[in-house]
Amino acid sequence: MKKLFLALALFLPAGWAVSDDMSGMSMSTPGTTPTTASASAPITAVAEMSPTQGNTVQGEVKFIQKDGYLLVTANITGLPPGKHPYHVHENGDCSAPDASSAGGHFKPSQPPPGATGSKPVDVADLGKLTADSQGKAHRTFKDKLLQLSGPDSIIGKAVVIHASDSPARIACGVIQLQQDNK
Ligand SMILES: [Cu+2]
Repeated sequence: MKKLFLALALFLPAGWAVSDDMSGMSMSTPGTTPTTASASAPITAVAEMSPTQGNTVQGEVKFIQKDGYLLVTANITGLPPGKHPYHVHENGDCSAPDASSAGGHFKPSQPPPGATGSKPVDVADLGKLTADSQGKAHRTFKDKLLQLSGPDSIIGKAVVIHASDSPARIACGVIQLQQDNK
């Protein structure tokens, strides 16, 4: 039985090992070399969020390159009540107690396709996180304006989460390339 599974696994197309759902990721790929698997893996980046001084916000914002868009997933805890704007900021530096070191909003050198309409588009805007009664927020959306590769890659930039009622920065995390598919 095990032998049959191995034989089947070897005949699967290379792309199958990096299927979209999480269950696919937990599958090991017996008999294949890691280099082959990582060559076809989607680019993935994650910002591990840390609270600024006086706050308790934690969690992560994950970016996965898909065909023509980034899948952006936020899993955050410790949020005060309300809707919290979050953005990509230009400096991957969360060292200041108030995260002012992250600077202003990230601006690409070239306006991306899809941001060239008549009114200006804030490419850095990721929308809003709505905290539930436990202070948790989960949000996934498709972003067609940001990139994980090329000259306007957001890797090395920061994600900043703001208070619901002021521009105060309540959490910050540097966007880092994820090397493996864990
Ligand atoms: Cu911001």
